[in-house]
Amino acid sequence: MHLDHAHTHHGAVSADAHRPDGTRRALRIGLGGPVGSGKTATVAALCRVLRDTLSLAVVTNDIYTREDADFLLRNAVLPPERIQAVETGACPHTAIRDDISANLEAVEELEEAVGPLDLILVESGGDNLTATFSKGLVDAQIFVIDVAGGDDIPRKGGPGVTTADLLVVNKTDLAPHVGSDLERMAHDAAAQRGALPVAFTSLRAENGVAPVADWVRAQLGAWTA
Ligand SMILES: Nc1nc2c(ncn2[C@@H]2O[C@H](COP(=O)(O)OP(=O)(O)OP(=O)(O)O)[C@@H](O)[C@H]2O)c(=O)[nH]1
Ligand SMILES: [Mg+2]
Repeated sequence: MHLDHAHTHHGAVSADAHRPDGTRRALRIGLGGPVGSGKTATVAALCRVLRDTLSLAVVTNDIYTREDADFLLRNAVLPPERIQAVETGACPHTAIRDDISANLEAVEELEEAVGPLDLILVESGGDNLTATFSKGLVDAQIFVIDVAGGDDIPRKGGPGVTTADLLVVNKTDLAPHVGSDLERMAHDAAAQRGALPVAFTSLRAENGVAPVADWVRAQLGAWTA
């Protein structure tokens, strides 16, 4: 059963686009996907290209540690007060889908502390192909897979691959080394997703995050319109 606590949790912000004081809240974008696909690397790269023009913050979810938040801090992608870590315990998907209260608290605290914010990125703990975000937590979601996980992943489908607002196929630089067929991945992804967009990225390349950054800017344009 999927429970969206956004409207019932005490003190939580709702999916409403405005804060209690009437100002527009930040657009919230979730990043999910299998372990090691490049979620944190994507968040870091997005922060670097967007931070000069937008007011940004990040929430990370880790199972038992603050590993991802510490990576972002070490790499100074944002000032420390703009990065919040949530420790989820054993089931990463629970904290982004079923009991989202800790994440809602984190985004609310960030807006209080460093707001007004344009954008909050929420990184899920690495999970499997079924992990998706509650619509009470994020306004749009990115699902990050990578070519090294096997080029049959788009064909296998699952809610992340089929329904995410943006599917990112990362680590294209590794495709020749692991024998992944990018054209096949693109074809299978299109078959699963219809008109929903897919971005192929290599974060090893200069400005490799550009297609994702462009998509985020377009989402923000629609949000503030
Ligand atoms: N070759 C290559 N390596 C990448 C790319 N993107 C990320 N990596 C590497 O892949 C590893 C995992 O990346 P992360 O960003 O930590 O992955 P994640 O999805 O956040 O992992 P979890 O949070 O543990 O689920 C790191 O060593 C990254 O440097 C890429 O485009 N190409
Ligand atoms: Mg990570």
